[in-house]
Amino acid sequence: MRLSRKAAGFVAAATLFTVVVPAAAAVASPRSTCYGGRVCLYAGFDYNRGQIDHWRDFIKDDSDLSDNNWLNWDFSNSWHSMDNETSSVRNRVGCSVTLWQHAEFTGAHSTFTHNSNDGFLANNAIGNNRTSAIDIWCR
Ligand SMILES: [Ca+2]
Ligand SMILES: [Ca+2]
Ligand SMILES: [Ca+2]
Repeated sequence: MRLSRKAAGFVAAATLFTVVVPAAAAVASPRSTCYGGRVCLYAGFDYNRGQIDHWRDFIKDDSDLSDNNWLNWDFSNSWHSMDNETSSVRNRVGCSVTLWQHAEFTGAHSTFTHNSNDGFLANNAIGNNRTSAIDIWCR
């Protein structure tokens, strides 16, 4: 009796887990969405539309993106370095964010206010495929 209740509970928990995880991944497909409280960087223009969906979100500063890899659409590791590859950005983090050309927050840079989107960094000071550090002003 006790054993079967436990077994049933385990099955229910396992079912909940398998249902929730794929749903979260599908919703998050960062091509179209960036969660509140995060800054999302994309390897392609226009938030990767029509391109390989290499992306990553941040909740705090990162002074050197050379040790960060892009994520794939399903949150798996692309094993592809983020350094000098950012082409578009969405900011939902709650404050301004500055992208920097070089590690440790130096060189050319551009600042993006909360709730802003820029699908084309080639016409910003930071430029296309140059970002090497991200400064999140509120964290
Ligand atoms: Ca890093
Ligand atoms: Ca732009
Ligand atoms: Ca750089």
